[in-house]
Order: sequence, then structure tokens, then C-alpha cells
Amino acid sequence: MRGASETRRVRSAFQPLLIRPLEMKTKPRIDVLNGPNLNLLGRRETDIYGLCALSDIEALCRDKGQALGFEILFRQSNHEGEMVEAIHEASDKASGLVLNAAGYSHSSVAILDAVRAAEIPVIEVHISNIYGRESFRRRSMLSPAVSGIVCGLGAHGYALALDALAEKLKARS
Ligand code: CA2
Repeated sequence: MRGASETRRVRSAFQPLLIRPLEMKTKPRIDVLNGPNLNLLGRRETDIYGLCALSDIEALCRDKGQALGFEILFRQSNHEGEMVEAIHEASDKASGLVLNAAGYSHSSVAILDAVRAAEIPVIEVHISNIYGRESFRRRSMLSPAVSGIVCGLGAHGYALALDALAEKLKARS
């Protein structure tokens, strides 16, 4: 018969084996947030934004996320306040954010403030090359506050942004 203290010793010696497999299952969450009018992708202005629909970009992000071991939360909103709230949520619950704020990139102090307050790396993505377009698109309000920028590489830019986050998170751990 084992005494109570011996049973406790045996149990605590085996505890790490019981806990570790559960810890390994949790994937880091990466949020991918898309701004106004990106729901129209693939239907109009295909000469600028290409033929990919937003659902194709979502599938691309999910595939890339799976390969990198991320859980992907993919969102689109046409509303500035909703985007601010989604950035707050990402800062609380995710390990990184891929952000295409679309037209708000060039105008929104509120989204800039939310990105500044975020305690996670944020990669800004633009499908088109904003530096080769109208002068008002050549300046992003958000760029000074983000960790990195990908632009002009079409939908592939989202995959590159996820790669960049994977490298950043690896370097942190
Ligand atoms: O190149 C990008 O990803 C942009 O963020 C896209 C924004 C634009 O305002 C930025 O300057 C650059 C526009 C997204 C609107 O997408 C549409 C797609 C099809 C039809 C109309 C708009």
C-alpha cells in the first residue's frame, strides 16, 4: 500500500506528461482584417485589383495559415467603428494582425490610433501598388505605426504578410 505523500509524489512526477500534449494543441490566432469595398473584389476594377474575389483571398489565408500552424480569423467590414473594434479584439485575443484597411488607410485617424494601441505586430497589406496610383493613395496614415508593409503584389501579399508574422513570432519565442 502507498502512503498519501508517496501517491502525491508519483502524481506530480507524471503531471508534465499529462499537461504538455494539451498545451501543444493551441495554435496562435492571426486576424486578417479587410476594410471597405474589398467585398467587391473580383467583380469590378479587375484591371487594378485582379480577378481574385475576397473569398479566394480568405481560402489562400486559410491554406497559408494551416501550413504555418496559425488559426485564422478572416473579416471584412465597411464600417470604420467596426474596424476599430476588430483591431481592439485582435490586440486582446490574437498574436498578430494582417490589415488591409482599404480607403481608410489614407484617411482614418481612428484606425491609426487603434493600430498604435495594439500590442501585437500588425502587417499592412495593399493589393495594388499604392505608390503608383493617385497622389492621395501614396500616403498611408497607418504605415508609421505598423511592423511592415506589403503592397502591389496582389492577393499573394496576404500570404507574404502571414510569412512575416510567422518569422516575427518565432523571433519573439
Ligand atoms: O490596394 C489595396 O489593397 C487598397 O487598399 C484597396 C482600396 C484602396 O482604397 C486603397 O487605396 C488600396 C480599395 C478597395 C476597394 O476595392 C474595390 C474592388 C472592386 C471594385 C471597387 C473597389
